[in-house]
Amino acid sequence: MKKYMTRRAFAATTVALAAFSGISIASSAFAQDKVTLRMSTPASETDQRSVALAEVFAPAVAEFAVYEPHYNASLIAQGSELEAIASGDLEMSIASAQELATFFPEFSIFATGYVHQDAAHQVAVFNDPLMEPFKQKVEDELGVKLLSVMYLGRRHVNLRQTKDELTVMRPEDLAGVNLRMPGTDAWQFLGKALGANPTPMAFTEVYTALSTGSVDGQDNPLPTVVDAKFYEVTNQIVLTSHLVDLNYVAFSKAVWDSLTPEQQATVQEAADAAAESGRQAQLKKEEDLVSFLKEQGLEIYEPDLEAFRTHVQAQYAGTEFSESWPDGVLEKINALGN
Ligand code: KDO
Repeated sequence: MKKYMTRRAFAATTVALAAFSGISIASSAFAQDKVTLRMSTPASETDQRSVALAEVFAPAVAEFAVYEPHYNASLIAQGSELEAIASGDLEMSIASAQELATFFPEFSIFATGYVHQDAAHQVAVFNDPLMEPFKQKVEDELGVKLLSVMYLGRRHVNLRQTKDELTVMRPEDLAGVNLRMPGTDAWQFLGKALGANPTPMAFTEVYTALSTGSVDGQDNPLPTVVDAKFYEVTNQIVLTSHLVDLNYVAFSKAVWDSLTPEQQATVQEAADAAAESGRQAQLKKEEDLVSFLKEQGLEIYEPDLEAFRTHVQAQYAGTEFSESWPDGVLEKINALGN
């Protein structure tokens, strides 16, 4: 609660600052002709979301904007990107619902296990009117526009132990397993809900932690397991699909306001096109990479999914997370699925 209040107070003052910097962005855009869009992400350059933004978004806005990506959290630490946009130190990021939930707890609904069913469901939810109050709040209170939804993929449990050492069929099999999860409350809660012992850690530290054994495992979609080379330092993947994970293309409201309506429309279309291109590439990789990972010697198997789903969903009932969800939103999300 304290963290939330602090962040909200921070948000209120930084929106004013961001609005002010919008004026200078507008005039510098005029002076230099083009606005610079610094984008920071913990993802690598070869991650499909990074590729989509560089290859689809950047050329589409090139007439009036210079896209300047920073990968591997080299500019802004993971989890601090929204604050950086709010204070005018960054123009874009690939933001998670978990990160947004640190400001606006109701965003935890999009970070809850087994809520989104697939990539199409994410898009339907993002474009549905149910999303409007969520987007509006982020814009008004943080000075960040959520332009589009990007598909990260189905998160699975990826462990150092061989299947002989530990076979995970049900949540209780994860008891005592030190599972690295990203460092916000919503992520940590999900790790606990899975039955594991969650350990917070930045994405850029995970490979080393897995190789030294300071954690037993991590959770991410298969394309990330390959892109970040986690397969080199782990032995099994339990296909829990516990979170069909998403990220939002987050864009500075101050910069947005400095653009003409035509430029705004171009930015919006470019973000949607990049998200769609990244989504298709990521879906294909999810399908193709199972055989690659098996060739690398990883054991990949499906656990008792019903046991995981039931257990995870039961953990959220009556928590501060589910209490923060606006009435009827979960039902609307479910109705947009299959
Ligand atoms: C991660 O830290 O495990 C995570 O997958 C969380 C996501 O929300 C996102 O930040 C992602 O890392 C990065 O984009 C790196 O892929």
